[in-house]
Amino acid sequence: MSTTLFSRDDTGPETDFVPHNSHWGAFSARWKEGRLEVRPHPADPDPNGILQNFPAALRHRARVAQPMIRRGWLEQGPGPDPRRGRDEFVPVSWGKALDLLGGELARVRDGHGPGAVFGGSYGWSSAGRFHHAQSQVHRFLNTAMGGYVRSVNSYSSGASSVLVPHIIGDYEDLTKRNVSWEQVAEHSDLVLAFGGMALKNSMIAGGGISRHVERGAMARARARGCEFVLVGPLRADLPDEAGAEWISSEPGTDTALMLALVHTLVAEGLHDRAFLDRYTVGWAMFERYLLGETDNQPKDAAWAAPLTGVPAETIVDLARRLAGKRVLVVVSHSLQRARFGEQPVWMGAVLASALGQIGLPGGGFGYALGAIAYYGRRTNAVPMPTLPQGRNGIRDYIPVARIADMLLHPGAPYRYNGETRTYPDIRLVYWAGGNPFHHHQDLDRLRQAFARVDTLVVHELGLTATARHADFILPCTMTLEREDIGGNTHDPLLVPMRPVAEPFGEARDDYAIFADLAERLGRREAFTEGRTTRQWLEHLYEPTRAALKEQGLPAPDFETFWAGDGFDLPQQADDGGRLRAFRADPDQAPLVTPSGRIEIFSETIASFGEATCPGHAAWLGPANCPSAPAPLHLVANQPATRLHSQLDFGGHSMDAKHRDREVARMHPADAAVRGIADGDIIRLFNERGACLAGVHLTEDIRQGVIQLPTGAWYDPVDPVEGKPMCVHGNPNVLTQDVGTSNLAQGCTGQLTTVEVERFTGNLPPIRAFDPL
Ligand SMILES: Nc1nc2c(c(=O)[nH]1)N[C@H]1C(S)=C(S)[C@@H](COP(=O)(O)OP(=O)(O)OC[C@H]3O[C@@H](n4cnc5c(=O)[nH]c(N)nc54)[C@H](O)[C@@H]3O)O[C@H]1N2
Ligand SMILES: Nc1nc2c(c(=O)[nH]1)N[C@H]1C(S)=C(S)[C@@H](COP(=O)(O)OP(=O)(O)OC[C@H]3O[C@@H](n4cnc5c(=O)[nH]c(N)nc54)[C@H](O)[C@@H]3O)O[C@H]1N2
Ligand SMILES: [Mo]
Repeated sequence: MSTTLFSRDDTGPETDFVPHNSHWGAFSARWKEGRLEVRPHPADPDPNGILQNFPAALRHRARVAQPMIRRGWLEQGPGPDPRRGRDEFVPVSWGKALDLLGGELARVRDGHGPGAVFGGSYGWSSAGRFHHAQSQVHRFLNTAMGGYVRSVNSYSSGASSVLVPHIIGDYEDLTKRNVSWEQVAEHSDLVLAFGGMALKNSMIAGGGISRHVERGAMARARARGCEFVLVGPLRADLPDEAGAEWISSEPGTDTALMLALVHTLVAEGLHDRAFLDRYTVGWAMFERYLLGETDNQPKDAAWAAPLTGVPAETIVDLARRLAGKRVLVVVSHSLQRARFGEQPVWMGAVLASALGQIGLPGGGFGYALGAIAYYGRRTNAVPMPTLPQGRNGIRDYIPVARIADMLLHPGAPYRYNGETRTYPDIRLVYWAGGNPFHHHQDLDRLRQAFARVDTLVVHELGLTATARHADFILPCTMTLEREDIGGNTHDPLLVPMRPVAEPFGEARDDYAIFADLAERLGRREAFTEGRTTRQWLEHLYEPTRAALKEQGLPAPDFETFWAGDGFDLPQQADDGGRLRAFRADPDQAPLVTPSGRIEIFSETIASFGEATCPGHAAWLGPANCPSAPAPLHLVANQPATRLHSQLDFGGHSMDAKHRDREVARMHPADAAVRGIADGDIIRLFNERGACLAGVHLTEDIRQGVIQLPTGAWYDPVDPVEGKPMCVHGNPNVLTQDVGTSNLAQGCTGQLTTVEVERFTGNLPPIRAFDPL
């Protein structure tokens, strides 16, 4: 897989391949005959097509060429402004932009204090241990502003990362040192995957990835006789290599299905009582609920069938097949990115416990296995280069997905993890390395929220909707235009990322921008510690080199490392982590939960008194409940052709669009009743908004469900009345901005309800990639 797509203006000389890294794979690139050529890492058995977004992206018109300030801000100064996102921009010099921004930062810091700055800056940014934009912005705000209000948790795992410490303990251990792909290939008899383990997802790892092993591991497992069972609305959530049986189920009902599986096990005496007694607490309490002793409703297969859309016989049969086998229960991140998202995660742990499988090689609870390529892998045995972020003088934070609530309701109370907290009063929002108009829900509400602040600053390489809503757009380099060190803690490759192109227009590295801003705040030295970029790379490399040397391994000095193609770091044993040790001896190696055991009932969570997350896993109703006037489930999942919104204008992403729009998938029967044909343009709508998309009809999706991936750049047209319509296909105009529960307040963007119709109007052009 080696393509040449992009023509440079100059037909400069052919260059050698230089090594580089990205969240979607390690690669090397060179210029040849005026074109950028991208080649995957030679050790990668299954390279990611997303690499082919690079060539056309490098010099695309959607790049930002020079600093810009919103006209309203420039003329009237800071303050709330509903024109944000609809106003003109004025190109300015770097000197003017930084002088004005430096003054504004000083005004907010000195007048309101750093607690009026929101610097959460959530987002995936680019690979590279030094230029990681979120680390840079946090370091800048800490050293030059005295701190900032941060965000906690992620859009990925908002519910699970808060729940898991209460019920299983260490979240990192559960996801990253538990059941590996090696164990699946060698030991699992049956993998029951709720939400699947789609290869498109596991081809991504934050920081970079040199070997995509998931396809091969599933093929090896299957060849050995392992069965894969997929529960969910989309057949494509497991690859052909898994040879999976597909149990098509209603989205948002997995908790009911898992309850019924456990009910069947208990009713037929197939559950592992010895395991439950020794390793868990609270089973008796949960069992009363399961059997209907607390509410007169046994959670049996007959009860679950109409809720889940899975026939009772299928549920009973599946439960019987699970008993006595080496079973791995996988729950994808997506299940908890929905209302009551804590419940399927908790219930997955209960199911794996009832089967007595937790802590066995290839068995137990593989939460999020397959969602990202750093799960199910070995951990590196030396520290990775990491930029220190400094000390944050502000203790306040919000759960990350509550941003619009925070901006719209300063001073309002909200519940989170057993506390009643208060939203801070934010004046200035600083974003580098994320795209809220990609990641957040109910984008019209987000627009209203951003209209409330005094100043919104965005560093971007592309003219995303977030940049278009900013007051300051500061153009930054993209990864191919700067030097860095590539790697992540669960991939062996450490690679020098050498630049292949000059910065686009006047783009500058985030680091250089922050250094000059820190200067204007009298804090340059504190931010830079007097180091150039290259000196930082050497400095950050040193702990890794020293650890290698200490272990008696080859430990190349920085110059040697920098001149080479990268090398493999040592990795830890695939030892099953804490759960394996806990199984071996629960008294000597207790879990880090209040009881030291798996908590099937949590006294702590029960004491919070939240109806939206009681003391044991429970069916709280469907996460999503379609009814007129929005009778379809919308699954807004991760896109196959890019990472989130990144390089949506790249070749691989653009090739998959239909008439320039994102493509939705729906069942032919749902299309037929609406007079929709394959290849039409459709309008998806609900009470929050509307968007256009191309449509592909397929029987590989459950009837009653429509799927539209995230990541098409928000491209709103303002209507004469009503809500703006995104003409490009961004599903977050439709999703609801509500937390998973009062426990975790996680993102619920995966599911919502919509109606769909054939779009017959004049097709508006896509303007999302146009220059300002
Ligand atoms: N409806 C719905 N919404 C979802 C989800 C869902 O399932 N459904 N999933 C959610 C999940 S799991 C996640 S993680 C989020 C992802 O949300 P984000 O992480 O915000 O999405 P990205 O598109 O990766 O945004 C990264 C941005 O950083 C910019 N960038 C790249 N490199 C650099 C750099 O070096 N410097 C600077 N300054 N900028 C850079 C890119 O151009 C891009 O705009 O989305 C969430 N949103
Ligand atoms: N190509 C690509 N890969 C990615 C990303 C990307 O943007 N692009 N993003 C990465 C990131 S940041 C993250 S956090 C992970 C996210 O990992 P996930 O959240 O697991 O990924 P999704 O693709 O959003 O969802 C997986 C599948 O879950 C199914 N599903 C949705 N709702 C339900 C439900 O209620 N029940 C059941 N049983 N199934 C359901 C959908 O059919 C969907 O295809 O992906 C990572 N991988
Ligand atoms: Mo994520």
